[in-house]
Amino acid sequence: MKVYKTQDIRNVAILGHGGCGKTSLVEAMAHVTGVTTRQGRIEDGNTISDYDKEEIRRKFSINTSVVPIEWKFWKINLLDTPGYLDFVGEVDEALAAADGAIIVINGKAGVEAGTEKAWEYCEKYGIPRVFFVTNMDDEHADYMKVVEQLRELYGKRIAPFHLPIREDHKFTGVVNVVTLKGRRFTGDGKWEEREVPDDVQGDLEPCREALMEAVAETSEEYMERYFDGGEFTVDEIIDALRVNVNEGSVVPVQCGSGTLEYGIEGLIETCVEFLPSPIRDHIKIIGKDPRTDKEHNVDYDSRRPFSAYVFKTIVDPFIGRYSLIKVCSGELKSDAVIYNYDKDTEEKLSRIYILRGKEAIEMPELKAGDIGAIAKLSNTSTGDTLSLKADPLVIDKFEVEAPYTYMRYEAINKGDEDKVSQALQKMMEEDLTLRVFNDKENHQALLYGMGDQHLDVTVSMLEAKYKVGIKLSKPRVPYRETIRKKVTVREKYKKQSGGHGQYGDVAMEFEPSGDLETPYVFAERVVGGAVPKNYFPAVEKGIQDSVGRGPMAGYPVVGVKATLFDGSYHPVDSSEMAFKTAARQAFKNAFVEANPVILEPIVSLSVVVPDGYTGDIMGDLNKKRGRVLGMNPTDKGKTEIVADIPLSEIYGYSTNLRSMTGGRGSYAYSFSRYEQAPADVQERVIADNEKAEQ
Ligand SMILES: Nc1nc2c(ncn2[C@@H]2O[C@H](COP(=O)(O)OP(=O)(O)OP(=O)(O)O)[C@@H](O)[C@H]2O)c(=O)[nH]1
Ligand SMILES: [Mg+2]
Repeated sequence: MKVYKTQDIRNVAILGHGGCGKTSLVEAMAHVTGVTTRQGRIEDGNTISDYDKEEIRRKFSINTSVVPIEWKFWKINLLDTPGYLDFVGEVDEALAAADGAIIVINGKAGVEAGTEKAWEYCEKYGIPRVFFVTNMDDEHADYMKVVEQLRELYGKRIAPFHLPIREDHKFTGVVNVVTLKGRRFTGDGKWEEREVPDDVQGDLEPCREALMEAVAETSEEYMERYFDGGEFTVDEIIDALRVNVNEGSVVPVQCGSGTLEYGIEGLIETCVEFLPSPIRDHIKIIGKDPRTDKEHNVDYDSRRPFSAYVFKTIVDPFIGRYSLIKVCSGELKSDAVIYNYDKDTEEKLSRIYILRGKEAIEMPELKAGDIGAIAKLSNTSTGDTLSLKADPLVIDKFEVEAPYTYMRYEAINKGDEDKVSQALQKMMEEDLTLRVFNDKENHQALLYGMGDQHLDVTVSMLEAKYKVGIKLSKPRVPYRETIRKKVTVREKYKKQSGGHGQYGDVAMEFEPSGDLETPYVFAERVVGGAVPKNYFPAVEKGIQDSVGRGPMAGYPVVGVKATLFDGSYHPVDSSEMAFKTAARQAFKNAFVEANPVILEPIVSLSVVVPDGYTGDIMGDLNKKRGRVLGMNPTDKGKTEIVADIPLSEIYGYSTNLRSMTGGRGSYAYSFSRYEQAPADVQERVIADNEKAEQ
């Protein structure tokens, strides 16, 4: 592939609801521009983007894939993202490299939760966008209805650039609102010009009028001309609308079919004509020289020294390790020596690539703004900046949403633990929304992801790629045990069997320490050497050993103060061992007397949903023993509900929230404190533990 100049590159993320037709669209764009000789199909598992075995098996995208296509003078790097919410981390990665976006909508399903999410993402990152209504070959697809839905949500900015032509109820072509020309699709992505049919006129006029108004608003001269009844040339219209689209004040809507390759070239034209090259006026990309803390506008300036941003890492035992980069300034040559300031490593390259799906294509160089890949940078991770040692640069890392769905995991085969943890380590390098946590206190390893499907896919990938099996199970809630009352106990441990005996005798007080953060505090006020000083550590060790597993249900004990105040010893038989055992028994006996309780973790939860759902969410939180503390309106018609809720109650909340809001809600929580669990919960926890021990 030839080396493209910055101005001739478009980096376009393909966004939209799960299953709306993104990958099929990308496949069509690749086929129409000659990347492939045969169009791949999801059903046949042979698309360029969905090359991963799991994607083929499940028939949906899991990873963001880069598919560069060339058309006339331009190269478009398409970033095909997964639509399912569980893989949203991949969308963040794609948007870290994109300068524009195509939001795909299924013409039959209309605007869905994923469409709105995609829009919110573009707003968040300031990315100019176009809508593509696909699936128009379906007889139930309704383009104008989709346009209406979009207008209702986003107002006047929504501007159809194309209108569909139907003949005999079949979608056969489009009318271009900008050029006022018609196209008839003839198959294989081709088309021929045709006249504008009469039945489109009704929709065409208001759409054209709205576009002309938008054009007029771009300058005073145009405004005057518009009011004087003057016309604009096609070039004038395109130039004016380009500014609008880049600002986001005009969002084009077009239509077609991915599988039939209808409307594909029109979409490619729109990408190159209206979506920006990496050099965008209103978005600056700032890098910092870490030596001086001085900030620079790197802005894809080819005259500046080389810098690049790692937006994604692929770690795959079959494909290898690739760091996907976007060159932010200068240019990258295949023999460059690059420097990673974050990791303080310098590496001499021998090859650079561009990736197309899983295929790596070697390149001699990459210009600023282009997307490429470097193999085997073992010290470099997603979010790092690459630069030159003489001109180090650091660009802020992008953030991904934190995962809140978690399960306990275990290696299926004992002895595979190391293999599992190494494999997970590799998967976490690829996937920033996957995390593991070793919960030592509760003897469990936890796997965190964005939802159940994410965890399920992770299990399959471990098996397919790393040949290790893990089993997921419901995590143990980190309950704790404590006491509420002060008690005194005396415990004598005495054994006289043959030779050397055992003798340890302690009198101890146990009471709440008031500090639920610490397991125990130990004190002594022994008088007259009733227990010799050298046995105090053994007594404390006895307590320390006991707090790991509480007497009620085996959960860690917190908040106990243990005071040794009396006892006795035997000059020959006493030993550290004996005092330790006595202290352990004292602890156990005292605990059950001291009004023991089970504490449960409470988290502060924040749920953000469109206003219409707040009632349902609050009702559900009440059922889950949540205490709603506040409701804060956020911008754009959403409300944040803040509540305290027991951690045990929000197990599975991601699925719950999705079904209540159709995927329009989001949530986050953080640990707040421990509170005494209600009696029925305590009983259940104790019963569960007894069952588990049987
Ligand atoms: N009839 C028709 N079917 C389509 C069209 N586009 C996609 N499909 C079908 O819709 C299904 C989903 O298509 P994909 O391309 O995988 O959708 P996606 O948006 O990439 O899905 P995710 O990656 O999972 O979000 C597949 O069965 C496609 O064959 C279209 O234009 N017309
Ligand atoms: Mg897909």
